[in-house]
Parts: sequence; structure tokens; C-alpha cells
Amino acid sequence: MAVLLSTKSDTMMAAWRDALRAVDPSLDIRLFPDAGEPADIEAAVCWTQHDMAELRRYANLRLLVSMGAGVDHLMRPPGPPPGVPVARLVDARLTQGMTEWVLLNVLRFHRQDLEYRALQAARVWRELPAPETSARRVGILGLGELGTAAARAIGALGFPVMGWARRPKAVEGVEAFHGADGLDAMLARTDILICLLPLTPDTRGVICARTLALLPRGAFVVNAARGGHVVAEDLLAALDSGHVAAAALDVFEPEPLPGDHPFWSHPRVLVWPHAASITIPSSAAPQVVENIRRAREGRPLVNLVDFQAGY
Ligand code: NDP
Ligand code: OXD
Repeated sequence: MAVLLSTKSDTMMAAWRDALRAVDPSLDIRLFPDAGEPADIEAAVCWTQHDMAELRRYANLRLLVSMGAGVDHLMRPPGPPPGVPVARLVDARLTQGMTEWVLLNVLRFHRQDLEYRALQAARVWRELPAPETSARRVGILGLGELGTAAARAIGALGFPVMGWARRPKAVEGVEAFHGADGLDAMLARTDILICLLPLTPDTRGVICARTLALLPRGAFVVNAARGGHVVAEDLLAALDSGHVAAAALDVFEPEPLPGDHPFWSHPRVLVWPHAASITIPSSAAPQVVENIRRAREGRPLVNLVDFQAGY
């Protein structure tokens, strides 16, 4: 039985093949589109470009794995083949990368880096009023693997941290909110908003004119989750009116961000090419091999996706 790998570049494909083989040299690995005999494929490890309809060719598929933490690409219609369980990545290095990226942007905004760069461009030597860490409230949308790690790191620096999840949560040092009322209550007190939600029908467009208006004037927006969480025109309007002071955006809809999109040249927008945290195959491979073994043996999978919740 064989494992099908499908990702965007040949280099990444080779890195995944080598990483999986380093964990289990006996694996028969096929690189899409060279799947060989379709009936051989028992597991597929896919990234965002793979068409879910194509997976229906593999009658013996018993496991689908996302090459990232997010699974929205696998849930897009027509979705995974019926009856095939889906696992995602929960990986220490992916979490570390995201924590670093979030900290980078929180500190950039908190320490007025955009203002100091503008002063540098104008060759102006001027000290701005010192910001107060304990007065800069950070609100995180999503208190899962990534959101919780980011919350802890931000809290450790002395920022008051809040987080919003689907269900009630208890995270030490974090004021937790949930549900629609919880969202509005958190936004009203959020000076730096960070999005680390999965993209589902419930979370699409969560950062929109209504929710942006709830933020205090001069708040910052940091989105590392998915482009579909943000209504781009609403964010641009909030930036142009000064209601939102600046935004750091790593994810867009569509990707790559089209060359003529206003985000590229907006003086208050920091654009990243979906690189906040990049999966490192050698770090992620052990859990993927573990799931392949578990699927073969009919044992419960790790990092299983809840189809009902969509993440
Ligand atoms: P998790 O599944 O661990 O956490 C998701 C969190 O979102 C949970 O706290 C969950 O609530 C909450 N949530 C889900 N739906 C809702 C809802 N309707 N209302 C309120 N809260 C909700 O995911 P991860 O932390 O591992 O990853 C989050 C996302 O980050 C990924 O899905 C992916 O899109 C993105 N990502 C981006 C990367 C990049 O480089 N830009 C890299 C890696 C991931 P509850 O706790 O109640 O379940
Ligand atoms: C992920 C990503 O979901 O990199 O892991 O976006």
C-alpha cells in the first residue's frame, strides 16, 4: 500500500518524501501526479492546491492528512471522499514559528515601529511618547494550539491578553470569551486584534465593518489565519478612516495577493506572503507516519479533524 504526496513545488514534495522515509524507510511514496495504480493508495498527504474530487479515484484511501494546521482546503466542496478521516498537523515548530510572527507584529505596533520608520524616511530625530505595555490590550480570535501559545508569549511580556473560542476555555493568564456576545465584549476592549481561527462557514468574514467598528479607535489588526476571515474592503475603509491604525496580514483571498490589490501599497499595511509559519516536513513527519500506522491498524488517529465543527 502506498502514500500519495501532493504539494505545490517539487522541492517541497521531495522534502516531504525524504522526511517520511527518514521515519519509516519501508513506506511506498508516490508523488502526485505519478500516483501509479490508484488502488495502491491508502493515505494522501495534501496541501491547498489538491482537488478533492481527484481523491475519489483512490478506492482504498483510508486517511487524508493536511500538510498544515488548517484544513479549510480539504473541506472545500466536494470535500474529502466520504468516510475518509482527516488529520491535521499540530507541530511544535509550526507553533513556535507562529508565536514568533505574532510577537514580531505585536511589538512592531506597540513600539510605534511604523511611526519611527516614517521619521527615519524623513530624517527626523524625534522621540515619541513611551507606550505602556500594561495598557495595551491584546485580543486573540482562536484559543487553540496557535492562539494559546501566542497568548502565553504575549502575556509573558506583560500585555493584558484576552482570547475568544467557540467553547468556554480556561487558559491561565488569559481572559477567555466565547460565543457571539463574548466576541463583541472582547472586541470593545481590544487594542491589538490577532486572528488565529480556522476558516469555517462560521468564521468566514469575522473581521468585517461591524466587528471592526467595535474596536477602540486606533486599534491594530493582525491576521495570520486565512484571508477569508477578513472582509478586505471593510478593513481598507477602517484603515483609511483611521479607525484601524495599521494591519499586518499574512493571508489573503485569493493567494497570491493580486499585484493591483490596494493592500500592497497601503502605508499602514504590512503584507506577508503566507509565511507566518511554514511547515517543516522533518518536524511534522513523525505524526504523519504515526497516523498512517494507526489507520492501517484501525486505531484512533491523532490530531483528527471534527467534520461537524469544520476544523
Ligand atoms: P485549532 O483548531 O487548534 O484552534 C482553533 C481555535 O479557533 C479554537 O480555540 C476554536 O475554539 C476556535 N474556533 C473555531 N471556530 C470558532 C468559532 N466559530 N467561534 C469562535 N472560536 C472558534 O487551530 P490552530 O490553532 O492549530 O490553527 C488555527 C489556524 O491558523 C489554522 O486553521 C490555519 O488557518 C492558520 N494557520 C496559518 C498559518 C500561516 O502561516 N499563516 C500557519 C498555521 C496555521 P475551541 O477551542 O472552542 O474549539
Ligand atoms: C497552515 C498554514 O495551515 O501554513 O499550516 O497556513
